[in-house]
Amino acid sequence: MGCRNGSSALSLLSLLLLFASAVSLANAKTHYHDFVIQETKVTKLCKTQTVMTVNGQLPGPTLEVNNGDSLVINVVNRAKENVTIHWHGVRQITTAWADGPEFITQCPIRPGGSYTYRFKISGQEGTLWWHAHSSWVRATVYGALVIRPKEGDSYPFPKPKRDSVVLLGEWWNANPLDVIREAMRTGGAPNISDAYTINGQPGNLYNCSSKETVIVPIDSGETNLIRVINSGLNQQLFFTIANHKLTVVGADASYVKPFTTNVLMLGPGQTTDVLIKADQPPARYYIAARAYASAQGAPFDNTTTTAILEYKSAPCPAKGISSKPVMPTLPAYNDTATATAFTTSFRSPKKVEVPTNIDENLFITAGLGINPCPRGAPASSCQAPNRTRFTASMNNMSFVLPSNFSVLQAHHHGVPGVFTTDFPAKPPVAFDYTGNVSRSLWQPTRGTKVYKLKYGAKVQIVLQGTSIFTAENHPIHLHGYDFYILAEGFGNFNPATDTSKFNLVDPPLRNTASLPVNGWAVIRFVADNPGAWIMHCHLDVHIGWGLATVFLVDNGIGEMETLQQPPADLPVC
Ligand SMILES: *[C@@H]1O[C@H](CO)[C@@H](O)[C@H](O)[C@H]1NC(C)=O
Ligand SMILES: *[C@@H]1O[C@H](CO)[C@@H](O)[C@H](O)[C@H]1NC(C)=O
Ligand SMILES: *[C@@H]1O[C@H](CO)[C@@H](O)[C@H](O)[C@H]1NC(C)=O
Ligand SMILES: *[C@@H]1O[C@H](CO)[C@@H](O)[C@H](O)[C@H]1NC(C)=O
Ligand SMILES: *[C@@H]1O[C@H](CO)[C@@H](O)[C@H](O)[C@H]1NC(C)=O
Ligand SMILES: *[C@@H]1O[C@H](CO)[C@@H](O)[C@H](O)[C@H]1NC(C)=O
Ligand SMILES: *[C@@H]1O[C@H](CO)[C@@H](O)[C@H](O)[C@H]1NC(C)=O
Ligand SMILES: *[C@@H]1O[C@H](CO)[C@@H](O)[C@H](O)[C@H]1NC(C)=O
Ligand SMILES: *[C@@H]1O[C@H](CO)[C@@H](O)[C@H](O)[C@H]1NC(C)=O
Ligand SMILES: [Cu+2]
Repeated sequence: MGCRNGSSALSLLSLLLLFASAVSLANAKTHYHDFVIQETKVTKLCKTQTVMTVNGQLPGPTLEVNNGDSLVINVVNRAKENVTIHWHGVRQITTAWADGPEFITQCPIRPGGSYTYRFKISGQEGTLWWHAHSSWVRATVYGALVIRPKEGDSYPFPKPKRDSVVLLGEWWNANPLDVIREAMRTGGAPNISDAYTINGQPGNLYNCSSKETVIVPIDSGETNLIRVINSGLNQQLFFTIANHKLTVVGADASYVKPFTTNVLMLGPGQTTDVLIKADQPPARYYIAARAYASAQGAPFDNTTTTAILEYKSAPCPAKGISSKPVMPTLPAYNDTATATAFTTSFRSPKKVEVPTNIDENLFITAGLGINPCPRGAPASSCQAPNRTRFTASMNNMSFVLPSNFSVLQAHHHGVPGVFTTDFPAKPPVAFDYTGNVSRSLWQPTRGTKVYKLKYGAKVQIVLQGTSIFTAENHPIHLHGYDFYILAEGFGNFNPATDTSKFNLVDPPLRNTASLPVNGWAVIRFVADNPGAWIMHCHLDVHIGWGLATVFLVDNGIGEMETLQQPPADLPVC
């Protein structure tokens, strides 16, 4: 390995590799894992916090499987807070009980409790990840899910020499649960993070962090695969590697038509697989990520996290001389043009079957709002601008999680009073969504409203951002499905002129769409997976304010189209 004085080397895969017992069943395997959720003391930026982790690791263990394998993960909660785990992007066909979002598909695993998630990976290859789906626990409870082709199958590109995971995270000099509780109490925006991280380490541009900078090894002439995941809580990130081109080959566990770029932009929830060729002089090059902050004037964490791409034959810096790795240029924080150029470069590898003859044509606005201070409430609980409280909504409905049953449990057992099925298919009032919105429209209604879909329905959703309070980019994630992104644009969606922009030939398949700031995006999918599936903004600050809704998809015909029975150990509230 290359130069090793100065920083302690962390070889990504050797650090994160999990020893799994794998039982062979024909070709497909079943992987068994134990995830013990525990309180762990973690020191970063010279400060020690007690945070929740899986097995004491931050990030948590990387799960490595082949397409077609099954996973059985026994989660034991030995921490002091509720937890659930979501397997982000996994289709969970007929296994919605294993999806994980609290109060949507299950009640939380309480302290002292446990739950075993059982599911299969089918037809997905590339990179996904897993994370807690309760409050802000996912700030420290997350890890990668690497899905390689079935044994005997190959990648649609030459087999990479090495394969590395780069998890981009966010770190607070505080317990993240205290940060969100404080915001819920005050009604204001939660504190911004103190650092971004790569595989848990902020990197040496931060004080007190140089020794732990992550090293990604490479050797001259190699072409390696890097699996980039934005597992941060609240920030879209630009990502780049000094002097090296990135060839994008996959995203959200679907292959894409390869394209080359200097910079990636990932919203929280999104993954991007890139090939990188070691065609530069042997040296050390920074891998760097920092914010794409699309909202004007809103505070954000403007720090930069780094790791080091290190050629094995890189010369060691002479003693006493600090040899700084080559630093890349990152786009300006507000460089929406670069973000857009990137998100609009995605295509499926070849012609795909895009759903047509749409059965359900939905138009869903997404954005922030503010509520007036409740009568009699202290000023300390109304710390959003002008003595208000922040909120957010889809189609003017601010989603409220149930508390006594999950949506799926209530649906399956026919328990009334937990949700209603009247989520509106279009905004209750049409207005200039991206203009100067009248104050009378800023305050959404609260409720637990879901939208019912018949099995097999062909669904189109026009997602429309609003400029209420402030316009910004929202990473919109749908559970249980991958969807095609047909088009995106700025301003108000106009069916008369924008329909002609739809890519009906080779649109990309994703589970999280970047809804442009002050703009729109159009997605399509076939509702062929029964269950209760939350669609939400993946900025956790916005989910907490209600930027979510749920699709309730009926069973179809026969076992393959029917939700399985709930597992016996499914937590109840
Ligand atoms: C949030 O930031 C403020 C101002 O820096 C600080 O006083 C407060 O303690 C922080 N809250 C938490 C939960 O860390
Ligand atoms: C890093 O440390 C220096 C010197 O103590 C200080 O001036 C600077 O503000 C610190 N930077 C950060 C980001 O904390
Ligand atoms: C980051 O934000 C802080 C606080 O707003 C500001 O003082 C600083 O200049 C900013 N740094 C960069 C690199 O933009
Ligand atoms: C981006 O920020 C710079 C300075 O921070 C400002 O001059 C510029 O107008 C901004 N651009 C956009 C598109 O908001
Ligand atoms: C707060 O009130 C001031 C003065 O009325 C107004 O100019 C400003 O736009 C208000 N801000 C918000 C976010 O409502
Ligand atoms: C569940 O909670 C809701 C809201 O608090 C309440 O209206 C409903 O009656 C409860 N249902 C049951 C079965 O306890
Ligand atoms: C937005 O509309 C309000 C009232 O309709 C008006 O007072 C305000 O000046 C407008 N703001 C801008 C930036 O046009
Ligand atoms: C949302 O609903 C509230 C309550 O009915 C109403 O005051 C507000 O104008 C509505 N806003 C929009 C954007 O429909
Ligand atoms: C944990 O979950 C239970 C429902 O299973 C709920 O009653 C309780 O309030 C939750 N605790 C916290 C701290 O959110
Ligand atoms: Cu959002």
